[in-house]
Amino acid sequence: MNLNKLFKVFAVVLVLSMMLAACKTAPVATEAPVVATEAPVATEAPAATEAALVTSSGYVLPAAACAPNCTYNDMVVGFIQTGPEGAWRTANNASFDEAATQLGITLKVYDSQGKVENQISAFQTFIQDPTVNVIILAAVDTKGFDDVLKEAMDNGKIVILEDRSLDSSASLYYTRVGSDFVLEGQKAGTEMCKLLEGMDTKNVLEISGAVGASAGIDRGTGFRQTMEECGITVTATQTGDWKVAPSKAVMEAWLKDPVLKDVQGVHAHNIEEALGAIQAIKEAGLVPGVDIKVVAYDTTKDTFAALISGELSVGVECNPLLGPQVYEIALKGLNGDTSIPSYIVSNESVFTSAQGATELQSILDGWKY
Ligand code: GYE
Repeated sequence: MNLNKLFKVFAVVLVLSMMLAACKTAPVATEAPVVATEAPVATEAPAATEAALVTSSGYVLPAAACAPNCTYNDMVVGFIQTGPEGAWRTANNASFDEAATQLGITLKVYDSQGKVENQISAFQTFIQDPTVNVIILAAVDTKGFDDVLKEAMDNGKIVILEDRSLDSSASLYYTRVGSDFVLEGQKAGTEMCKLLEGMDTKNVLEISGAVGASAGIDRGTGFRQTMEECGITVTATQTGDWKVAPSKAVMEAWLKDPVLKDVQGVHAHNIEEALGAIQAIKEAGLVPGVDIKVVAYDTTKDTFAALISGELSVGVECNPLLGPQVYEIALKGLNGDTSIPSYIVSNESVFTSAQGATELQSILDGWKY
């Protein structure tokens, strides 16, 4: 074979071997699957492949370590309470304390002294507490909780609202257990319409709850809805801060006002406010229940005593004994139950002085708070 041909053969062999070599480094492709198998990102995937537990309101339920066999003994509750407000709140506290003891739940209670900022910092304390797996909130206000609710979810803490509602999206907490305050207000409005029926003038004053609390906001809304139906409007409203003394002062000022003293009805957002108004009415020489009809909420023992005496005309029930029900729902949450609705309403009724002392006394004799 002459040199020329030999050179051509050599060149062809060289090109073919270079092409062959290039194919061998293509293992870029084979390396790629290596990347794919390194997708051992895939090995961490199993955690990601567990379907996230999401409720109908879009709340992502944290996965509790004890699930799906959590018991009450596994439950450590951070309870953010409003702070002292009156007999209703005392009964609400007692319900959670007693039920926690009976069920074997570890309960850590934070008294917020009526301040939102304290409730926010309590959230952060419980979020950072590795033992806490459930946070329960009785909100002082309806606003300002979005960030801490998100933080609680991100840190594996189930949040349940007891009693009061928030403006926050229902996707930020497991559920709320509490009264339908709008419905309570509607009931009170209906009763006030009945009480003032046939009167020439129907001026109604309102002593409202602590500013910002959903209980007062919604009671006021419902009350005005049904009062509108009977042509009555609220002529003045001022907060009594859930308490006797400030409410008495508000009523005293109104009874000295040349216009507002012509009053036929008082709408008080809880029993302590009603008792303050009743004291002022009596000290002004008027007869509560006769000259001025008082309607209020929270059927505590004081409520029944005021109904029996006739000084209070209507008590709209608002159940504070929520502990057992809230804990039962919290346990379902720890065990991954996504079927819980975003709101669970407490069942309640209305009591009136018209029921008479005998019937009311028999109810009072068996009343728990
Ligand atoms: O009516 C009042 C308490 O949120 C339903 O708050 C509760 C209200 C209750 O201070 O007495």
